[in-house]
Amino acid sequence: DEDVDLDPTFNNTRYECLRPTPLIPKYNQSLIELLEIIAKARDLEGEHRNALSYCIGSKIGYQTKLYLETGTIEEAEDLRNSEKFTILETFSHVYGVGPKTAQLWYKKGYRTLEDACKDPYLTEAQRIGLELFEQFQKKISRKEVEEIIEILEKEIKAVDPRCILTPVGGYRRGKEFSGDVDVIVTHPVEEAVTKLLPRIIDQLSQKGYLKYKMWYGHTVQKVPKLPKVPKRNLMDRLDKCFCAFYQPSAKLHRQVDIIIAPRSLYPTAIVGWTGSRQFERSLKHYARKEKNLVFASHGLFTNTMPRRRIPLSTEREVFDAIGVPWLEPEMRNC
Ligand code: TTP
Ligand code: MN
Ligand code: MN
Ligand code: MN
Repeated sequence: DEDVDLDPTFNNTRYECLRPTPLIPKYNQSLIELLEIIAKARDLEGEHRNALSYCIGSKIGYQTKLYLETGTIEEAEDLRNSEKFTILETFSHVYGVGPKTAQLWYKKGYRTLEDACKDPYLTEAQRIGLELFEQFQKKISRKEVEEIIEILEKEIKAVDPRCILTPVGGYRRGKEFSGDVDVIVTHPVEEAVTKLLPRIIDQLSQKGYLKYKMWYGHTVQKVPKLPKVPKRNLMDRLDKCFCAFYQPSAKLHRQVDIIIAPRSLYPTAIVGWTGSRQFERSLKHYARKEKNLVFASHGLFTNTMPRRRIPLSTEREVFDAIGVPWLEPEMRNC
């Protein structure tokens, strides 16, 4: 029988964090493109679960069959040619805009980014996102990510020479081109990061690198408490600044996410910000459902009373504590 001798987690397709997912899929790239259009449309329509299931679920079989028989998928082709879909997709590419705002703008009658610029209810992030739309659309090569990290190293070490920078996000997963630069800053002395972020921001601003702050958060409490575990929101309790960073060599503003982690939270911060988003989602699910643990970038917590944060000192220890086999960052491209 099936249940005899089988590790319950073995080959369990419910948890993508249990198996390696390399960056380049071996499957038909144009088929994947068409499926992604359908998934994107589902997401823009607010059918989030459906969007995910398109990439991993059973419907893929039917769509694949259609593709193999006809060389295309009509639903995707229709979407590609649909004016509404194209507009919603453009809106959702604006920094600070998700499916909800994209839909709202469409309902208000906006059809272009110029229309949206006149909206009286823009958030600060959306205003910057619209202003720098063209620049933010430009992808960042690995070489350019490295150049930006080098500038950040120099300036952040001018603030405190013992700071340690770790590039995370898609770059760490091996992506050839990134949408932004994500970097974790830590320090060997636990308390040294307490007032670090404002000093880093000052330094980068004075040197002309930091032009806009889309989001800037400074956590008050020293020891993070148990996270509220928001539904879809990935926000954690680490100090961070999402900013527009001017890269002189490219003459472009780049999205740069700077996240500050005290030494004790560095391992979970690294895991939480390396991604992919789908990997994070899966890891959180696994921790909660299978181990009764709550994983966040600011710590791994027991879910039973009394709640406590599990002490961890390396990235591998995070995997061990959750009970997920180690995966290199390049294998977390779910
Ligand atoms: P992103 O920078 O949004 O995505 P990415 O680096 O994988 O791809 P690209 O930038 O090239 O588009 O997110 C990186 C990781 O950070 C991702 O695993 C999710 C995590 N994250 C949070 O935990 N909280 C947040 O608020 C955000 C924006 C991201
Ligand atoms: Mn968006
Ligand atoms: Mn990124
Ligand atoms: Mn980012």
